[in-house]
Amino acid sequence: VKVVSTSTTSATTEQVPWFPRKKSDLDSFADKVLEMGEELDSDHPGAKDPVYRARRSEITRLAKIYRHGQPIPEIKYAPEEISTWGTVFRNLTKLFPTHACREHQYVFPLLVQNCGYGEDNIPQLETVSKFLKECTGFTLRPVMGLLSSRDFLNSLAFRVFHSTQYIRHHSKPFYTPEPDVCHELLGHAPLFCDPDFAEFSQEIGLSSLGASDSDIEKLSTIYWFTVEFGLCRQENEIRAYGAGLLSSFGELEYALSDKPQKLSFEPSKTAVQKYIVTEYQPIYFVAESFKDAQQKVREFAKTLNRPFSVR
Ligand code: NLE
Ligand code: FE2
Repeated sequence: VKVVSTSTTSATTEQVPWFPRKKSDLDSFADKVLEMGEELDSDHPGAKDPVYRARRSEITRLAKIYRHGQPIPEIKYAPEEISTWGTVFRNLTKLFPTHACREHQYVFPLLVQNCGYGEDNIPQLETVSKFLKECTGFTLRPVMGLLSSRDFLNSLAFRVFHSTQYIRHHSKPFYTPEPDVCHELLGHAPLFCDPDFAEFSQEIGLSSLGASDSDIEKLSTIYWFTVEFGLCRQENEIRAYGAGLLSSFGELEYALSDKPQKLSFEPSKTAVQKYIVTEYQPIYFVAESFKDAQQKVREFAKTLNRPFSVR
């Protein structure tokens, strides 16, 4: 990352929060995870299942010691895990033709052909990461759970996407409030193959480097309502491009129904919208296109408080 000063006074740079300058700097995030990360929240469906918990810590332990440049460790998924994946896969692939945006629909068959996507197989992050790298330069990096918004967004500036490797609890395949391997691979990975979407995501990441805490909150709200829960207009229809929708067959169907409210994506308004993280969203924002959304985020980023810009 190249830092370009845009301030006429040099005084402010001392207050700039630390930020990564190169990919290997992301190693310092590896053991910093939030509540639902290392230890499960008490109302999580897996919280009272000791077998599930043990399996999860086995997988997250590997993410904790992962370092930049290493191949992502292969996970041998158990039959029950593959069956949960299968349920999610079957239900989602039924909905994609009518609910997913065109970019997701274009890429999905390529992931089936090249990366082992199928109802009987949970693809390995390493395989998908290599494929993404060829498409847009994005790579995946294993993570134990939720990172802070700052760390998570900062990594997008390097086209690095932190991905969990464990799977949701089998009792609730249609929706989980936290990321899991279904969410990363079925929701996020396909969109990161799209050049415009990759650029849009990196734009948010670049804006987050060295941003103030309140600007990070705005950017992560924008991220939430776009990359995670975004809708877009395509040929007079509304479709989903947000990964949180594309990985939850419960919420995907709900999001396109007439139950939730749908507003136009407008960064200055979207950035201050309150949201809940544990239930279906009551409000979604609709973008005109990824390019348009990127342009708008870029304009919005100029209004943030930062005495420099980055390239
Ligand atoms: N609700 C999503 C799902 O069930 O796949 C995960 C969202 C993660 C932010
Ligand atoms: Fe996500």
